[in-house]
Formats: sequence, structure tokens, C-alpha cells
Amino acid sequence: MIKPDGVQRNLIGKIISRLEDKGLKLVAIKFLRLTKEQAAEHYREHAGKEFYERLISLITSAPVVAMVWEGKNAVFIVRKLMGATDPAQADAGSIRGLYGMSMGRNIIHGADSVDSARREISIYFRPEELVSYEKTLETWIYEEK
Ligand code: IDP
Repeated sequence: MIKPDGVQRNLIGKIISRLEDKGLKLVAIKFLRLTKEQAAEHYREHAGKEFYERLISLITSAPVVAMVWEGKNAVFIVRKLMGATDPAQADAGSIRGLYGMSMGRNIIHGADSVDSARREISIYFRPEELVSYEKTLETWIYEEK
């Protein structure tokens, strides 16, 4: 998900390009403003933490881009492309490393496991909104099917 700060900073295109260029496949995308309920479900593991209210307030403050990306080890690969949670610590070439300056404005969210990805996808997408399709480039991205 490109968070409100990423959208406001005009980073939608750059972030999508990075994921596309890596070889990941976009299977769903939606531009929306999260409701409080969606935000609470999304960040339920952080409920009660010191930064929780600020996080919910930011994520519901303006539109986001919710996306589903597919690929081998996609969760791990997206986390690498995103960089560490704190942009000041993130690898310089990562999305957060390149574009972020502070923890509470770290541009992008990505699920941290396949189970979280499934749960988070179900908050924003109906199953039929995920599009299954072949890309002819795939034989040039993966050695094996
Ligand atoms: P992640 O986004 O890298 O998975 P999490 O630990 O799941 O990191 O935290 C969720 C989000 O909560 C972070 O992306 C960040 O925006 C915010 N956050 C986490 N820790 C802090 C903090 O100490 N201060 C402010 N915001 C925080």
C-alpha cells in the first residue's frame, strides 16, 4: 500500500515502477481513502501501542493506493524493496531509504507474511477483483515456471 504521505509526495508512479521493474506482477489495484474500521483491522496488531492513534490518523487522513503484487517470494522481495520501517535506517537504495525521512512518514506498507497478506488483501479486495493472467515476460524473469 502506498500510504497517504506517498500519494501526497507524488510517489505513486515511482513506487509502482520499482515493483514492476523488479519483475513482480500487479494483480489488483485500488485508489481509496481508508475508513476507520479498515484502518483498525489493518493495524490491529498495533492497537494500544504508543504510536497507534497517530498511525490510524495518518492512514485515514488522505487517499492510499492498495495493491496486490504476485511473484515468487513476493512478500520477502517487497519487504526488501521497501526497506526498514525507519527510513533513516533503511538501505539507501530502498523505497523508504530513497524517499523517507521519518518513521511516522515511511511512504509504503507491505505485508510481513503470507498470512498477513491474505488477511490484508481481504480488507480491500473481493476475491474476483484479483486478476489472474499470464505475462509473456515471465520466461525472461524466472528460469522455471
Ligand atoms: P512495517 O510497516 O515496516 O511493517 P510495523 O512495525 O508493522 O512496520 O509498523 C507499522 C507502521 O507503524 C510503520 O510502518 C510506521 O508507519 C508506524 N510505526 C511503527 N513504529 C513506530 C514508531 O515508533 N513511531 C511512529 N510510527 C511508528
